[in-house]
Amino acid sequence: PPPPPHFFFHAHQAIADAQESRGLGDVYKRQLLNIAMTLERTFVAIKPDGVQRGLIAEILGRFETKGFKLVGLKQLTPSKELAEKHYGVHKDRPFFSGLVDFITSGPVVAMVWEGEGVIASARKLIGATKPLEAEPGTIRGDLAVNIGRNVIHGSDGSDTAVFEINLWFQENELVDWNPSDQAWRVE
Ligand code: D4T
Repeated sequence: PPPPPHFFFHAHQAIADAQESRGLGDVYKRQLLNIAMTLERTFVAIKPDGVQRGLIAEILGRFETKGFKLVGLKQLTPSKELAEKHYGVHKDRPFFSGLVDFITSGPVVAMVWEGEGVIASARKLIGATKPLEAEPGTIRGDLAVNIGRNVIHGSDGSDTAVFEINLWFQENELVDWNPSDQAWRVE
């Protein structure tokens, strides 16, 4: 049977479903697990400072060379409404209005990346929120100095990833495809 729709958005739930499923052969169960794990997706955005500083290729390249799969990519200047929804959890913080002004100030490159463990891995590639605390080798550690100009955003968990992907992308903007060298990336 085809995987249920939530499979594509709730990888952790899908993994649990596959593990608990009864009456399925081990091989099929293993396949379901593999699909569920590799279907994890996260939302990543290069903020206006990264775009203005000409860092798009550098930042995209970090995810591409790591081995993740790009399934969504567009450039847009976010509306105030979009920015306020995206940063809704921070609406009572003192930096909220400055943050919204900044993120709506120019083009943002919005992306969806897919792969096993991509949500946590993207956060590691990105580095700590405060760039001076981010390790060298991370995007913020290498490319930024200030928390208000930290060049990139990445979803911080699976629920946030689902929320942000749905907020920034229509379903028909996400592309399902199979890299021809996938067997050299994932066992
Ligand atoms: P984002 O969401 O941009 O990926 O950043 P983080 O997930 O790493 O960090 P966050 O949610 O705590 O902060 C969101 C955003 O607000 C800016 N910010 C944050 C700021 O300008 N001043 C502050 O004091 C804080 C805490 C930076 C990132």
